[in-house]
Amino acid sequence: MNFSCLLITDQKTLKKEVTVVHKWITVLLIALGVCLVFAVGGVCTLAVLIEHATHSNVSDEEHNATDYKAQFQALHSTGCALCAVHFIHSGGKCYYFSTVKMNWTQSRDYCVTLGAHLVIINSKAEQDFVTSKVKVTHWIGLNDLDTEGHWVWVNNQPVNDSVEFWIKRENGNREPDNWTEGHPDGEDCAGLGHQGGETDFWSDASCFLEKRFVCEAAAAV
Ligand SMILES: [Ca+2]
Ligand SMILES: [Ca+2]
Repeated sequence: MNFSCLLITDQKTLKKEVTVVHKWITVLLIALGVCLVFAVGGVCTLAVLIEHATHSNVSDEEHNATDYKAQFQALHSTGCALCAVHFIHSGGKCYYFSTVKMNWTQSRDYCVTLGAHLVIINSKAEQDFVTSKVKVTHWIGLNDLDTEGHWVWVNNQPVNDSVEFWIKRENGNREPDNWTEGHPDGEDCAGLGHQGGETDFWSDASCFLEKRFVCEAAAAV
């Protein structure tokens, strides 16, 4: 074998090796391409799932909001008045009948925390409704704390003499009597009835007594 023959043989070997390397690069590129396709596919699938999940949540929320809005509009269309939870609707007003007992001042303040006030009774119908709901004495929003004998509601309006429901007994005794034997300050706060009963009518009592109470608020219409 001469020198030129050796050169040809080396070139052939080199060419063969280059071809093999090219094949491996091609295989590697194909493999990478396949991986890339799967990776992109995976990301796309994930994106679609996330988008679907997000869209579903938004749809549910929108659906619920639409439902509530429809129900609200339905209530409005029927002219129904709306009261807060635990309030009872009557005559365009909302009433809350407490289950706990407080003194008169605490009761007044508690009603305010509910966005209401101690009940102000303006009519026989309102008196009848409120008394129909109670079986024991309850505070109402009436007092003569500032001036003895001058009874005012919690909105500072005096009692309308034609719309008052003080207890009047057959023996001539009547409320308010500012009885001082229970408390030396007398009786400056009014309730439906008293500890002894008679819940259909008003009676004055010591503001320090603890009673259930009635709150009133305007209905949302
Ligand atoms: Ca009094
Ligand atoms: Ca009394």
